[in-house]
Amino acid sequence: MLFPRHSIDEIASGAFLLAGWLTIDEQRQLVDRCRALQSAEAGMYRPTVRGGGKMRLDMLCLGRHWNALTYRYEDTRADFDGRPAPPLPDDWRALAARAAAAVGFAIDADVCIVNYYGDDGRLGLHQDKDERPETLAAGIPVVSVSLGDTARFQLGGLKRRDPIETLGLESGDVFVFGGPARLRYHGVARILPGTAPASLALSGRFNLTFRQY
Ligand code: MD6
Ligand code: FE
Repeated sequence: MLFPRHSIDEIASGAFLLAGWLTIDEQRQLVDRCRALQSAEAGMYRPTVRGGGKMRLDMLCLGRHWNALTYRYEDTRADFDGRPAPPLPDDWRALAARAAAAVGFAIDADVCIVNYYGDDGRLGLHQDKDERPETLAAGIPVVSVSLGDTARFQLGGLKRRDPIETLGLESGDVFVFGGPARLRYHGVARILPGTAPASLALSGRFNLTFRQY
């Protein structure tokens, strides 16, 4: 078995990049699970946001559904097909807790938002602030797992107009976003097609963000 040479970098206070944190075997297993979820009965969909535009990614929420029209969490997919959100697997919850613990945070994740980005996928600058006020006040992190093609990830400040730093999130990287960083603006400027590890045989990028509602 190959051990990844991971490194941990605190990009900003409370924002940690765990580069190369997942082995290629772990990545492959996660990608296989994502592919299965993609084509399951309550599978991925392209969310419509307020104003009627479509997001530039496919989404699937596990554990609890995030409604792209209301920006609220709910049990069923009211903005799409009314189906219940599929459950969050226990081993995924454990993975999020392990990554958070590696940088001194604790998370009891009950939601995972799975995003799939194709070659022209992107995600505008936003804050993740729809979880419970207690979760946000405590700075309980979001744990983000990147699989497949590299993303140009933008990390801003607490105000939309604050300066933005860009970093590459590669397959197997984990980004933990908590404490004073929890409400920083961030987004995905673009995907770099063809940069996924060959053995994943994946075109595009999956991103898993674990949250404690
Ligand atoms: C993405 N990630 O990497 C989108 N949110 O595709 C996020 O929006 C995100 O990476 C909160 C914390 C970490 C993240
Ligand atoms: Fe986010």
